[in-house]
Amino acid sequence: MTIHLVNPSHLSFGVGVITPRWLFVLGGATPPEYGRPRIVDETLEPLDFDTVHAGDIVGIGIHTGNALRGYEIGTAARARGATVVFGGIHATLYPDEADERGGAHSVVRGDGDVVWPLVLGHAVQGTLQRRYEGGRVDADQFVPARWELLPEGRYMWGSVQTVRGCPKHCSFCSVWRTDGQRPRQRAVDRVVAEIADLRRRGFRFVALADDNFYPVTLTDLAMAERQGNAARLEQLRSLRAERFELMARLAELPPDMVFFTQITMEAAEDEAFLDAMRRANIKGALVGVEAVTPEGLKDVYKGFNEVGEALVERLRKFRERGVYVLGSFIFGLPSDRAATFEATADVADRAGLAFAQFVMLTPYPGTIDFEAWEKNVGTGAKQVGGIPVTRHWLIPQENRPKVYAPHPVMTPDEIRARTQAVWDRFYSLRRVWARSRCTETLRARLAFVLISKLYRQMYANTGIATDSARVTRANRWARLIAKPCRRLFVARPMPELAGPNAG
Ligand code: B12
Ligand code: SF4
Repeated sequence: MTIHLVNPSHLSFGVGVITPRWLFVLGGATPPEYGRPRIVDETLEPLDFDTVHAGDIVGIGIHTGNALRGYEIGTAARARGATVVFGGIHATLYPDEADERGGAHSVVRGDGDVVWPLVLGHAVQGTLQRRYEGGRVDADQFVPARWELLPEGRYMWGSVQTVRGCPKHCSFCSVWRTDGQRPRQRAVDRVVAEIADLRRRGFRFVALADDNFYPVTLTDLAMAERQGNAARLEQLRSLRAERFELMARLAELPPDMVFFTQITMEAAEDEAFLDAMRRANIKGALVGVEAVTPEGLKDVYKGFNEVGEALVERLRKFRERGVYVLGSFIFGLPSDRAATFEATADVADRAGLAFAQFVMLTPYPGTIDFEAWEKNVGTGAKQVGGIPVTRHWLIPQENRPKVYAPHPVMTPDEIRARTQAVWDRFYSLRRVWARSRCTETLRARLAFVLISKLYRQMYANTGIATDSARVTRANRWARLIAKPCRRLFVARPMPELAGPNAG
């Protein structure tokens, strides 16, 4: 009996940018008596169905974007006599869908870390239940990823989670609702052990796959102090102290390591924090800028962000302290007008960003925006092949419309065309070359250009493609440059590296 863990994708590039962490965490949660789980990441190669046999167990993890491919795999695996279990954020939100469309024998909702061995035990004994509630496990129960299951030479970056959950409540994001608003921070030793394990294997770039690396702001501390809430103050201080401890330990790892994380721009208020990030080699961070106007921020419940010159200054602050920013912007907010695109492109230029992404407001399930949109569209939703667009992820990829929240004055095509123009402007060769000055050597500058182009091309598939010819072209490009790009990231393995062992 083989346990297969499958990460579905309708596109395969041969090489992956970031290791899909859930595969290796569930691999780690698989008890040794079941043998070595077989990891299949379809962003590398499609699953070969002939490898799935009757009596096998197939675990499939889905997010909204890859749910349909996941259902195809589940149905085919079930037809071959395997036991099919679904998990991941989309299965957590729509467990019945996995039964109806994906041939699920069982669905795990929430975290798989603790419940997965139980599911396997039941599957083997023939007592499998239709549903398991994995819940939100405490940080000390997060299972470390089992990196020895990694296929050789396929990924550019490792991924290690240091904290799950985010105290904010942005309207377009499901994280605070699924992962919760209480930050669950992993013990420093465990995080460092996993990173050391990855470095021993030749990974020097690691994405800290966190929802928000700055879960405690100075404002939170001041508020708790003002309220005289001693218990809360103590809790916040200890979370903050642990962050500094983690960064101090990261700083002791080999100096060629580079980390990247996701963080709110509030971190710019805290120079000590930014300096600690720099010392820890956290050289890059995705910052959700979202909107450059106060109205836009109000639209997404993100009033804690700055606008105008204060925004430019905040973003520049990261750069001044040595942290490069990937700025993330959203277009299509109700308050957006034609002039917003130009204004955003200007901010992106002036704020000293290294990279940027410009996404169109998409109502993702599990978010406030999705609920409002679904309610608004009601039963009159447009259908494609009999499927309402409120279930757009079930429409086959080739016919799947891009769904965006309706806008009061602009058509989706107008928003799309203007968004595209901002991408083209930000990633014009002239601008990329100018930005590449942030690196020190010619080789690094060339690498910067290559990565900018790769990023741009990969994004054309997921977020902004306007026509299928462009998607096909972008795919071919991404496949072509992914391999040489990988070589820029990996390093000589360091089996001799001391430090805590993962486990
Ligand atoms: C790191 C990250 C990324 C990274 C790395 C992705 C990668 N290769 O791993 C990058 C930046 C590349 C990325 C990109 C995108 N991401 Co992202 N990402 C995350 C983030 C912050 C953490 C994911 C992670 O590694 N978690 C750690 C692992 C261990 O947790 P996990 O995946 O949830 O798995 C656990 C359980 O779900 C469960 N489980 C999962 N699978 C299975 C399977 C079985 C069988 C079982 C039993 C259990 C189980 O057990 C696991 C252990 O507890 C999440 C937010 C979040 N908190 O999940 C968003 C998140 C997953 N991303 C999201 C989105 C929207 C995207 C993008 C579409 C963004 C965009 N506009 O392009 C792209 C899509 C990329 C793609 N095509 O896959 C959304 C998904 C929403 C949805 N409804 O699908 C999330 C939830 C964030 C959000 N704002 O809402 N992402
Ligand atoms: S700050 Fe980021 S992770 Fe937190 S709720 Fe907002 S978008 Fe989601």
